[in-house]
Amino acid sequence: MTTARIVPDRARGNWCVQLHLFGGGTTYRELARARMGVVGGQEAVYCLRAQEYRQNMAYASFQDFLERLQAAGELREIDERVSPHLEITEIADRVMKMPGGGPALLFTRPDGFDVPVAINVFGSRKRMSWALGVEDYEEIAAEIERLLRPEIPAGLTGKLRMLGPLRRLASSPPRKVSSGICQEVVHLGDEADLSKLPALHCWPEDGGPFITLPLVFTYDPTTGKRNVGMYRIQIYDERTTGLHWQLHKVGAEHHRLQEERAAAEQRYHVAIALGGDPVYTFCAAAPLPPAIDEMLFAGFLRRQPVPMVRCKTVDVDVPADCEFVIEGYVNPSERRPEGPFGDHTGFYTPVEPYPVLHVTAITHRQKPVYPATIVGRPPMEDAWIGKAVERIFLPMIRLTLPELVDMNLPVEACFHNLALVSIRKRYPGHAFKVMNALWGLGQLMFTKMIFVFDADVNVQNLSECLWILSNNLDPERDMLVTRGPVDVLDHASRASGFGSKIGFDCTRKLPEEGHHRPWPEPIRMSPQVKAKVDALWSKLGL
Ligand SMILES: Cc1cc2nc3c(=O)[nH]c(=O)nc-3n(C[C@H](O)[C@H](O)[C@H](O)COP(=O)(O)O)c2cc1C
Ligand SMILES: [Mn+2]
Repeated sequence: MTTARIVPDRARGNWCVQLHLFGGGTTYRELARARMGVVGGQEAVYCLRAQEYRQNMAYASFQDFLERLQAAGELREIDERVSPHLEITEIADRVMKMPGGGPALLFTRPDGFDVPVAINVFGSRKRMSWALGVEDYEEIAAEIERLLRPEIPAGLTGKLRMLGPLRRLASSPPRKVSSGICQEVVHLGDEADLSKLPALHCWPEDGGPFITLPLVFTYDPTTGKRNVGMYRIQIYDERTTGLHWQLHKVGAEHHRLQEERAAAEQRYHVAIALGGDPVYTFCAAAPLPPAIDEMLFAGFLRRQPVPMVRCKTVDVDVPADCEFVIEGYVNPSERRPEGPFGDHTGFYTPVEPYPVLHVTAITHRQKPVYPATIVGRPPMEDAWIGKAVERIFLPMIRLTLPELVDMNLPVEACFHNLALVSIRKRYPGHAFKVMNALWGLGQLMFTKMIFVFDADVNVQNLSECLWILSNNLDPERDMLVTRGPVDVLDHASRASGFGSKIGFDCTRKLPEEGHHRPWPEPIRMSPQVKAKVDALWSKLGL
């Protein structure tokens, strides 16, 4: 049982019941309405069973999420006229660098546009978790861990308990719908005008305005399999954009397959969606294996199928609950200079040729909000998306690397530049085995530096890591230098996308690893003395 507040539901001109559960306010509008009908008055008490809480958590739209943030005091509305040309960046950058990530921002009057701009909605641990429908994203990691390691059930209750996660998986595939709020307003052909979007010109040397939180929908032409990736979109003019899917990303592979297929100038279709349940944005950025459909994973996370609607002018399905959809086609052979762009490394990425999208339609909901972010010198909003990825993907990495205890990709090192991992070391060369495995695992191949620690080192504690690595390393013996693909954004590598990586074995060494001296124990006080001093402590006046 939990108390509820009745608040106006502005989006729908109705009333909704806002339930305050343990530790956070959540809007369960549909559920409350179904149970109570439309209610008046100031207070209501609503009885919510735990199961209903778990099953009714999906956001109806991006604005639904904004309302939740606002109700919880997590969203600041800024009514001052502020320009999307650099000024929003300067404000958002200062806010994102506040301790804990600062509040989410809604610029209600971006200068020159009549669409509000939301930014930093994912920019704290709490909001990133709420975006995924949980109080803390570690809950999802724990659930995936359980799902991936199903124990053989004992007895009927054990079997029934197993059904929970399986039912959740079964309800995950996206569902086709015939209409959606993302198509409330349709602009076709010449009516479609990208310059109406309050896309941010983020940094002074940027090549123009960019869409910074796009969900880019493509299909594999050989299998028909969908991919959704977050690849920045440069706006060239009213109806043309860049498509910045980098060399190693699935969007780029789909493009290459189209190139191979289409000897002639055979166009293929792409759609870019903005908004929707914030889970989609997370899934587009997440390094899912290409075989896993982002919309399936989104359905799993939100515990409800993603409603997909067919675009108006292209053969692409998009989530029906999005704020904006940009539809268009790509000529496989066409390239155009893209950039420069102030990137998440904290440096500008140079101008390089990328494929081009020709817009055939822009659709949006009535009274849309434009979702944005900025990237730049860390920490930024994407730090929280990255941390959620790190936590949620750890159980999946453990499937192939069960010795992996923990992993920390520090925000300051832009994630893929540096990894601190701890392992249960069992045999000579074990740390090197783990490095090589990580360099071969999906987007972890980009990791420039890997430090491997023993299981008892807390890799989340950077000062502990420095203490151990500086003491445990004999650099010549303990390092492994290798070569391979590196992130396209890396400006230090000898070539774009190709360079070297280094791993350091910071574990205790074994004789077979060339260490024939005794390994010292770290200094620890005896438990008896600790207990005695604990009892004395209050008398010492310290
Ligand atoms: C804010 C933000 C911007 C990003 N911009 C790009 C980009 O412009 N190009 C790119 O290739 N990846 C970009 N990424 C990273 C990809 O979204 C990420 O690698 C994702 O896993 C790619 O999906 P895919 O495996 O389906 O290709 C960005 C990520 C975030 C969070
Ligand atoms: Mn993908």
